[in-house]
Amino acid sequence: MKKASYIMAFSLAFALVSPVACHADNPVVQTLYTTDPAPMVYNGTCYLYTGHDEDGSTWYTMKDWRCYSSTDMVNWTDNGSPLAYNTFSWAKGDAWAGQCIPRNGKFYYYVPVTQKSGGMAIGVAVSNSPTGPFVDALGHPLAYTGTGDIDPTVFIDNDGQAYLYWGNPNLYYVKLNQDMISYSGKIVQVPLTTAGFGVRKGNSSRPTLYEEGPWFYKRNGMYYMVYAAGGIPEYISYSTSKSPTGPWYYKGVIMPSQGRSFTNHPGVIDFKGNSYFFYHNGALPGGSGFTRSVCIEQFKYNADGTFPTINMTTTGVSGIGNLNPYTQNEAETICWESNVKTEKCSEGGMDVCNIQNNSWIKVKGVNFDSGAASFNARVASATNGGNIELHLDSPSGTLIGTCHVNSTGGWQSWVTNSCNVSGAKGIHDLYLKFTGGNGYLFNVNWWKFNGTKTVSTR
Ligand code: FUB
Repeated sequence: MKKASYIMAFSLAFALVSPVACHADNPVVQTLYTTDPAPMVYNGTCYLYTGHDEDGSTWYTMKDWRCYSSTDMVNWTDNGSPLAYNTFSWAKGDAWAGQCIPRNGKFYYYVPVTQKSGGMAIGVAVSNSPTGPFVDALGHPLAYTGTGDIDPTVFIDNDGQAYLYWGNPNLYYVKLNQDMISYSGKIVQVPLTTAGFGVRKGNSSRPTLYEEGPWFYKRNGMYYMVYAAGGIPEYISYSTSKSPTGPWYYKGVIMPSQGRSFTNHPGVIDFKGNSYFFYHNGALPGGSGFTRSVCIEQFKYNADGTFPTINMTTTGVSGIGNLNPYTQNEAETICWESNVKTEKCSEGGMDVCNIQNNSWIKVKGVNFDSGAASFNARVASATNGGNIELHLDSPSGTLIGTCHVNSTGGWQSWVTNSCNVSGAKGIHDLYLKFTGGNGYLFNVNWWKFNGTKTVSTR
């Protein structure tokens, strides 16, 4: 109860002093609140698994996890919800921070949930696809100590041994078996020494900085434990070791406390030659300690493998390469948007919905090459439809074409509409700006430009 009241007080204070976020590329997702980032690199794509704070949440009201993917780190495809707490028949709520890992063609997602019998425990779900759906692999918890079993992080070492670490206030680990859904030996409680995890001042019952949210990985022979540190507000610190099971040595702060969420939660990956640091804050409008959003910063390790200080930005990261407009692009592949939502699409995947007059989607770094001649969009409307205006570089930038959408008789009754395009050459940010009358106009499943004069229709 004491921690809860501190949390409420800091939530209010942060909400009062923080500025409203301006338009930039952080947070990564704007259609809903995302938390507790867990990036995973697989087959040339970065998958981003997140928690999900419900709109208007004033506590950790979290029912499901979400999955996004990107090949360029700036345009993220919404893959929907791959897993929810009620997938676990033994759980009654609290879809908190998890992590997914591939092994032998399957994907294992470790998550904490509150059990129907009480107390949080670690469950494991499995899928044949990184975007799910995931099913409960066991029908019961994988790990339970009775004390703060949250925030699992998983890593497979070069010798094939997998480790699962987790916990708040304790840090535990087990050695997972090859099947990834059972473990050998006992649950080990890591000694939280001040040499290993720093000195927390003024809290004799919790003498080190380790708080929660561990992120465990290995790079250039060094094992890293990156975690939320220091109580409220949290910051991100790290420790390193020469062995996967310690002893750990405290290395300092990576990201000082800032922003308007009193929790933070790290995820670190290397992808296509760059290093990325994932975290969450309260930077979206309405954002707070219970309505959080995932952000990303690019960084370079110091020569000795230590971290530089990383601060939160609204600019985010630079894109890797450019987006090809001449293949079918999901409408829910978004760099930034204004006033749209996503939902499950009857044709598979997700679509963009809740489109209103002057809503828009930005897609960053689109390479039109020598020129686009036409545009196709897969659309549906239960009302009177509207227009997709295609603008370059800003919502009011050069208009290269307008695609009309009529009623199709239903929000999931899909047709492909087309229009001619002119003036799109080279690399631009593309804005799909939606115009029309009052209320919801239409949904979009996907879009595609054509580089020839032929307008294709289906
Ligand atoms: O999102 C719920 C909890 O908040 C996570 O499990 C913690 O790491 C903190 O971010």
